Amino acid sequence: MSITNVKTSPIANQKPGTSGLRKKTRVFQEPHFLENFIQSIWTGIGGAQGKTFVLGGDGRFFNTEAIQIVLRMASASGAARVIVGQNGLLSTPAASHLIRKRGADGGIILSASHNPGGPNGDFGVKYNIANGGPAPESVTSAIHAATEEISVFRILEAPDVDLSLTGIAQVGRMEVEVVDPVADYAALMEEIFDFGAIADLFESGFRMRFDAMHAITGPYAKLILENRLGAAKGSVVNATPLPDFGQGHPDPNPIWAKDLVDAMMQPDGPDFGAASDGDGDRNMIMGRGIYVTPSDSLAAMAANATLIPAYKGGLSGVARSMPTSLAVDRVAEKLGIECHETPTGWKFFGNLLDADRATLCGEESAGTGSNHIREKDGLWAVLFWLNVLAARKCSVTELMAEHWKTYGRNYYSRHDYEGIDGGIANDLMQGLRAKLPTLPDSIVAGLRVVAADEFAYDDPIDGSRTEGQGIRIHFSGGARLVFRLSGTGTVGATLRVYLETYETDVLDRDAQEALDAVIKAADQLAMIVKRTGRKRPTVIT
Ligand code: G16
Repeated sequence: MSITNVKTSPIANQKPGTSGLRKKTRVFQEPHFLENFIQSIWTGIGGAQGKTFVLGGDGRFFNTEAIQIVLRMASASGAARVIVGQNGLLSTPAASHLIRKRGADGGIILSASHNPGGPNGDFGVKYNIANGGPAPESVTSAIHAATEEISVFRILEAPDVDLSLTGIAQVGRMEVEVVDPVADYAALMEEIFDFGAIADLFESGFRMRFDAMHAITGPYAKLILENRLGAAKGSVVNATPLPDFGQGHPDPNPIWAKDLVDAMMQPDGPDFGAASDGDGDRNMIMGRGIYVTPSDSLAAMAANATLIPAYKGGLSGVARSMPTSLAVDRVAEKLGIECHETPTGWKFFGNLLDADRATLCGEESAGTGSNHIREKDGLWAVLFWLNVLAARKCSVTELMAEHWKTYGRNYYSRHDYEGIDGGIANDLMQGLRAKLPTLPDSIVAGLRVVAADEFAYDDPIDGSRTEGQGIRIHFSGGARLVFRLSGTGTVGATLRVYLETYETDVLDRDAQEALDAVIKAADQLAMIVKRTGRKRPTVIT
């Protein structure tokens, strides 16, 4: 087996976004595209020599080929060991756990998360650091810089490794350990939650439906929910991971998990419904007749956390991404704990979790997690809710009604305008930026602006500053409007408009109705229809 130094040259647009490098699959399949990026990861982290990495992916199309390429490149650059999930599979949270548990130097996760897969879908590569979390900006910048200077990549000429059996294999001088992707993760969940109480809940006839969306969480959910906890067989649906996710869009929200929503809205629907995404880090929570927004879910979890064995001592603090609603802030205030507001991207929670300044973190984009790993965790969130329901002996509807009665309700929605022209999107954001100084005290769609700025984050742990993280407009009475451009799309630009209003009296309104004035204010301020020609959002969640 010999190592080849392959001459290459920089490929444009290899800048990691909100969560790793995401592109169309066929772009990743172009000559040298994946190889250049992997070699640049080694360069960006100071080399692979002697290091141990965790490697796995969500099983999407091109996963199998990409895993073999990464293994041969890791070996060629001197890595000592790679711990890889059987058949190349690992959910993002399971990978984060493995990195931490095994003291690995880092990990590579092959996934474009909730983006569709397949030859015409998306593919992605994320690098996670030794704490198990996504690489921070300092590391992703170094990787990006390396992509702009690369002239050669190293790869071992070797046959594919058989990843179908657990055990030890060899790629050149590098050891490859093939592990069961589910076992360690399931054991961790058992340490955190009261499995006995959840099993009793199922024993009493409690019915749930978990939609794995033909993605990575199928095997995890089958083992934990059905086999260990005793949920009825068939509670986990779409449980076999498929390379193209059954031609679906593995994003757990009311649009893409419509079948689940329809089942949960039946009068005789299951007591509890949930879904996870392509790589298993996102979650959607529902009760019979009720959808819980990710922002509300985070708030309710924080308010009930001490019912869970792992958090019974209380929370050191909570953190949410800036566009996530302010519902959790009210809980933190009542609990007398810190509440941090970070830019979008799980990587910004890592320092807070490491320093124990936050125990629970969450994002409006369907992500919640805790200090048990350094990624958001879909199935963990589902087990958290099940544990709370088992302890409280109430329904999701009752729990949320009581929550809103105590804290008031932050009606919330996100309107996405996908695939708009990049120039138009930038002009729209620039137009808003220019207006900011004139906005305070003005009235827009009947709402009075109390503050308006562009969000910048000063990390309280390492002092780094991250600017340009979205336009925030606060109105009197607690309403808020946020505009930002997505960092995970692969076609044109996606404008995200985050809408929120706060009410303490009427707690059961339709969210879009409650947000009517904020929606009008958004269009007046950003001139969305005029600038983009779009009469309505592509996706409303
Ligand atoms: C990723 C990040 C999240 C972020 C989300 C949306 O999620 O990990 O932190 O909230 O993207 O980002 P954007 O609004 O820039 O598209 P995932 O599940 O795709 O990895």
